[in-house]
Amino acid sequence: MGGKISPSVMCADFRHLEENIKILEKARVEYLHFDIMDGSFVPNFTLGPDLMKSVREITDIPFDVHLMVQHPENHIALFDLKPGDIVSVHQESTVHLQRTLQKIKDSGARPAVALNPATPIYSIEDVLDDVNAVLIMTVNPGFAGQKLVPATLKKIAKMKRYLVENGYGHIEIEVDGNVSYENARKMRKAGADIFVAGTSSLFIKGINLLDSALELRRCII
Ligand code: S6P
Ligand code: MG
Repeated sequence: MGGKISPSVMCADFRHLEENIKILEKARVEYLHFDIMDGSFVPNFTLGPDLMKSVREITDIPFDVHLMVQHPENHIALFDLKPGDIVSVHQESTVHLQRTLQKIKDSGARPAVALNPATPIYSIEDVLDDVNAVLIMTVNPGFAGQKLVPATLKKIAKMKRYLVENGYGHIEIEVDGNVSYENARKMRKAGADIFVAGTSSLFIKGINLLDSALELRRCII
């Protein structure tokens, strides 16, 4: 199976959001990525549960919710989650990571743990039984349009090797940040499965959204 595409909704054209989502349905993207920021864990604010509720009314594409908030365990109940959705929490954002992941599982969604570029892969070895995916940040979280942190390419390969060697080969690796066509090819080669696509490959001014999605698909076969 090829890689999966998770378009970053914060990079979509909000004036034409429904139209954008209908095109993404045509491109058969696997997820819609919602960045949730609290202005504290990361220095920015973005999307929230109300927008997600509205989008739920217009599409059946599963959600990929990326919580960049302090104490995510206090906010999970705000989100109307469905089986098949992914919810990522940052290892760095909660003292009680295992409990938080369990809370996500109890909600019916698929738990994932996210790692900032500086956070070692080994910091999550004791929660691997509790996750369906690992989200490797390939930029520092908070903003779209940043440049790849080069060391994260090696980190993807190291994570992949580590998972396979320890009997966790079923855990998917998601990558988020500067997923350009060129970087996507390298990330795929390193072992990435789910690709968050924002301004670097999908939502590019003056370029047709369907064409960009199909081009990205070709890079992650
Ligand atoms: C960043 C956020 C991401 C961005 C995405 C943007 O904090 O988690 O999901 O929305 O990375 O993509 P790009 O191609 O502009 O880096
Ligand atoms: Mg994200």
